[in-house]
Amino acid sequence: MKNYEIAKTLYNIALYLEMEDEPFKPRAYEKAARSVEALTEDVSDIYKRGGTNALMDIPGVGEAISAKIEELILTGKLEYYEKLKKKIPVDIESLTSIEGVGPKRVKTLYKKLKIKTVEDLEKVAKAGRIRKLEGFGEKSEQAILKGIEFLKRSKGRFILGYVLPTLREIEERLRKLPEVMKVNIAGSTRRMKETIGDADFIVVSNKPQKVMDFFTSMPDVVHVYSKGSTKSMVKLNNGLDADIRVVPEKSYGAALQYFTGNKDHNIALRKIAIDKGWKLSEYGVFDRHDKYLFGKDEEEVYEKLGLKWMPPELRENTGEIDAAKKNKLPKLIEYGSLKGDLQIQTKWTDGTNSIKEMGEEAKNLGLEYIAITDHTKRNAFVGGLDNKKIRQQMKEIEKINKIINGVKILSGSEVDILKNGELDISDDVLEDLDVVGASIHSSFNLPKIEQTNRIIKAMENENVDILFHPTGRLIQEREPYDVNMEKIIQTAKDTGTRLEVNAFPNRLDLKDEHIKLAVKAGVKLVINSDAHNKNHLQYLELGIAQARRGWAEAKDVVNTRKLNDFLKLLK
Ligand code: DGT
Ligand code: CA
Ligand code: CA
Ligand code: ZN
Repeated sequence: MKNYEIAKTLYNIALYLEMEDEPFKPRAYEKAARSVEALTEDVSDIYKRGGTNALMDIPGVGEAISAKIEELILTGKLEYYEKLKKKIPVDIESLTSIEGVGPKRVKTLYKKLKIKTVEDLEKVAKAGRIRKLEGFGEKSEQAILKGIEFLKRSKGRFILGYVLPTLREIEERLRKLPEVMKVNIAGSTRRMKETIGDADFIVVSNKPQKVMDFFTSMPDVVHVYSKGSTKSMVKLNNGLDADIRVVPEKSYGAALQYFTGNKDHNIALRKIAIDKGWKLSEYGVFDRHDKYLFGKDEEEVYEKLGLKWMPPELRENTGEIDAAKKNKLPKLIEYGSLKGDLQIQTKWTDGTNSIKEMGEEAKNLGLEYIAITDHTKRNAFVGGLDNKKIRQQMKEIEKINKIINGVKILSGSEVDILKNGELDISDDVLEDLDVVGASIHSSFNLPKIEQTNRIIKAMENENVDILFHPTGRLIQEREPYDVNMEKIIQTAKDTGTRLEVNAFPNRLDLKDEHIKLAVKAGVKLVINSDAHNKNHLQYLELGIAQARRGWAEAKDVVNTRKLNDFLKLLK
């Protein structure tokens, strides 16, 4: 059993227990699930190595939970979990993924209206039966319907950050085949979109049949839709569909260009070719007598069409073709160019690792500095820090900085913006921190003007350096809050507050179009991982991708600066 399957079971148990009003157990299961998710080693390997004793070395895993994990590993099932499911046989995972529906509401909905699935819920909500339930009302009924709509719209797409490691693994496997000369991921994955519909692999090989055999019989393939001589389509065990195409070497550049897309970008390119009297397809560029002209490499395809080659992240037909014609493409911020990470949670609140562990991992990844930004007291459910605890943590950080080399740990906070725009930590404490990020974790549904003014008020506090996850959206889970982004950007400009590009796979907040606006306005950005364990620091790459899709350059992103230059920027 894979780590993520074990973690998922533990998460679901937490939901069921919460439904049962259990006071402490849900948090314990959640914590264990988070730890399992954060592991780099397979839980079954840990178990093989040292049995339940080794399992108990996983943070948050005690005797009871280790026995459950053991049962899962040995039998693939868990009696305890099956019993919970029997007691309340509902699709708890899907139901709680609807905004505004938590475990307690799932229980009420099941007990009063026999609701087991999202479909059941939609039916009764449309029939106006939810509003009559105690504790619901018309407003929640509307919110539930909106949440269901949102869920439906995002179905079938996958969050890039969660599937990218698997796709890269497949790419590497293909690369190692002796029959494969070239391989690349194309499509939305190559463009580093937030979510992808399916994966597209392009391969050059002189033995295409061998490649087809290999691809369709990989261990992660659960279904083969089609298997041809140069093209196949499969479903992977993570639910994602994947295409592969083998093309001749002389078509590789054209094929890579074509299958990278996006479609609108391709159409615009094809027009340029037609104007030159040529034909552009996935096989190459041809003259009017269908004679092959070129197509072996992608750069050549662009250049012969009179365009500078451009990074895939720009290819959305949103101005990049014009810019390429005029040689005015942005010099996008490079992968690996960040020197610091300014949003990191630790064990002090809802993170899994210690301050020191986060510092060491950051150093391993080549970062020069990180800021520890644990949550604050309004977020009591994660043990948010109050004034006193923040001061304690500052002292602790000072100590750690004395014993750790090669990375500087800055003191910081993810201070909560209250409903009225005030912060839940006092100014004298904020003043003494190195880095202060402010963000919203409540009252997501305020009217636009109120929400905008609330955020503006927080940005006007001169201790606030960064607005964290500016719109609060969670991809496939929660809509952004209703804010006037032009005003937020203007305020960022006026107050010198930086806007975060949060790199967490299901946040990616700001999104590309807002990054573009911010960059244009001359507002500075910060790319942060929002890490809750040390593996999450890797997500910085996704934040860079997001910034690149928003046409951001290194100069627009303050944490591309070296420590000393960065410190000079801070008030
Ligand atoms: P996805 O899979 O929905 O996340 O997005 P893509 O961009 O990966 O789209 P996909 O997999 O349907 O197709 C891969 C690329 O192939 C797409 O980005 C552009 C190209 N392509 C697909 N269909 C067409 C088409 O009808 N016309 C043109 N010009 N290009 C197309
Ligand atoms: Ca695709
Ligand atoms: Ca495709
Ligand atoms: Zn957190």
